[in-house]
Amino acid sequence: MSTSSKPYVLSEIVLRDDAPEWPSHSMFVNRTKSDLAILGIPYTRDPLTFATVRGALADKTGIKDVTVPTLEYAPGEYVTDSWAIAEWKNHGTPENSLFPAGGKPFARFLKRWVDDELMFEIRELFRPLFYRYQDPQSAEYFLRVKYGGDAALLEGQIARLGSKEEVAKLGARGRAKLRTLENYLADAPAGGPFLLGAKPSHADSIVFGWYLCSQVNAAVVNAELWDNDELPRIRAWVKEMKKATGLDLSKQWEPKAVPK
Ligand SMILES: N[C@@H](CCC(=O)N[C@@H](CS)C(=O)NCC(=O)O)C(=O)O
Repeated sequence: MSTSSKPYVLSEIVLRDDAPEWPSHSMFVNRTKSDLAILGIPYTRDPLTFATVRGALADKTGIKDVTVPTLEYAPGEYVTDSWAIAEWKNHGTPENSLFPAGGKPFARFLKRWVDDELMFEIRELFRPLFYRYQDPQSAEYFLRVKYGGDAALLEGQIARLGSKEEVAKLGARGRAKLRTLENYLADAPAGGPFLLGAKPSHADSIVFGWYLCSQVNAAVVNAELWDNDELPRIRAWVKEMKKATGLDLSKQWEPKAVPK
């Protein structure tokens, strides 16, 4: 728990500068939110957009290549990067370890697998929608940086999400990759229900961050990936993580919420 009297401030990225109340769509921010929830640590939000991460946050923290999540844990003191934040908290609260004994190498391996492999197989089911919901400046940045300025590629991916057949293909591809995790869960330490046993840890947050950001297309990703009969252990794990963290973004990005 924080020793300072001020609560932690979590800098996070949101889709629209005119809707700061929207939750963060960043898988990395959501990883840290999951960790903070697991540890029971309260915080206040500092909602930013791509432009203000590079501007105001870089200026404030003095970290030129700063990204979100960034946590201000005491006035003017910052820790950035979801893994670094998890390690840092681990030092601060040994009794609430986010890395249970022997679990860190697994978490490190899992992070590589999730961020370098799993994400490529699932993100097309939801990531294109970030573009649709963003304010114009964020959308311009997203297209330029994340899609190399290839508007046709991005529009093609958005259009693909409008086709039942194409969504079914994307879903099958995502489930094929998630099967690795499904099989792992069958042999999770101490019988689970979490990835490293009876208690949630940073390993769970690594995957859960992706689950949370995918909820921008909740009806589709839940039917295809997270709540699908082919992956019953993953379905049960998602339920346990929602219970353990209180985080559920499935209703936050309904199309009707897009400001005019
Ligand atoms: N390895 C970092 C990655 C963080 C990251 O890439 N965050 C993105 C948002 S999803 C960001 O801050 N982007 C700002 C930018 O690209 O300028 C972590 O785990 O925290």
